[in-house]
Amino acid sequence: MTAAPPAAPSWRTARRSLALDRARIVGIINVTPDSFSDAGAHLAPRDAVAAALAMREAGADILDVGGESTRPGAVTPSVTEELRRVIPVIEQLAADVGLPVSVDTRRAEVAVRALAAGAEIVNDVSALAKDPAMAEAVASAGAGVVLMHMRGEPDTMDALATYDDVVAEVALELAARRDRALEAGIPAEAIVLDPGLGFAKHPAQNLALLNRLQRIVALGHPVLVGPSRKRFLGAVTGRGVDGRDAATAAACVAARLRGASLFRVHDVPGAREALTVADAILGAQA
Ligand code: PMM
Repeated sequence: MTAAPPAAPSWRTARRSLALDRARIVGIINVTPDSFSDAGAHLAPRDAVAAALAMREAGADILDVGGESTRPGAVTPSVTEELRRVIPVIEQLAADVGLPVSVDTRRAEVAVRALAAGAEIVNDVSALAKDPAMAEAVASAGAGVVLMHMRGEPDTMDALATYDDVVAEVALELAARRDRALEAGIPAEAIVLDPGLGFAKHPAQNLALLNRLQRIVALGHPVLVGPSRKRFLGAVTGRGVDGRDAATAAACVAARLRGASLFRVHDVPGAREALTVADAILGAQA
């Protein structure tokens, strides 16, 4: 395997510079009634805080709070409903847990309110494309941003998974979104890129993106991957959504060896253990 080029050493958020000298784990706190794998698990702020404290204990580095499911067929909540779901949780996480908080949203209004409530990163699965006000919201707050690759909308994306060369095309499309972010005044050091596993990709295309992830890393930003419990892992292992944590950890390790820095997962203990081994291997000199 060719060695991946070195990733940027840190990620600038609204509140800190996060060193990326080792694999960083982003724990998923979905505050939605209909996410595909943990629907309704953390709806009340009190439950979300308990889950977040357990994730911190298990080695999470960032908490990602989302109030809109991007599963095909999911009902889009109103802005009011999305705010009602995420803001109280973000306030409590920022106050009680002490880890950087990211908000998983495509809406500028939700991002602005979340950043005011203590979030410091915006994780936008549309890579600033859905809401024309999002780039400015991120830039003016000095927030970190995750630009994830997808095509179309959750309801149309499966039909748009047509690529001649999935890795080259995802890299090209992500670079265009990155350029748009830079033009809007978001500094390069605040930008993390994500190939968008499972978004407008068939199982084999997700595997190809992981296998040739260096192409995305070569764009010059830290790379985040979100393989957690996704359908392509079920296609490989034959397991249902509740039995995919070992497969998730394996995908995280593969991505780490190809240069990814951040790993968005539901099962923090499993990913932490696997990535600790990956980092020990990457750091071994003897
Ligand atoms: N996947 C989901 C939601 N948000 N954000 C990023 N940056 N990357 C992802 O792969 C991603 C995401 C869908 O999974 P979930 O419903 O379990 O959160």
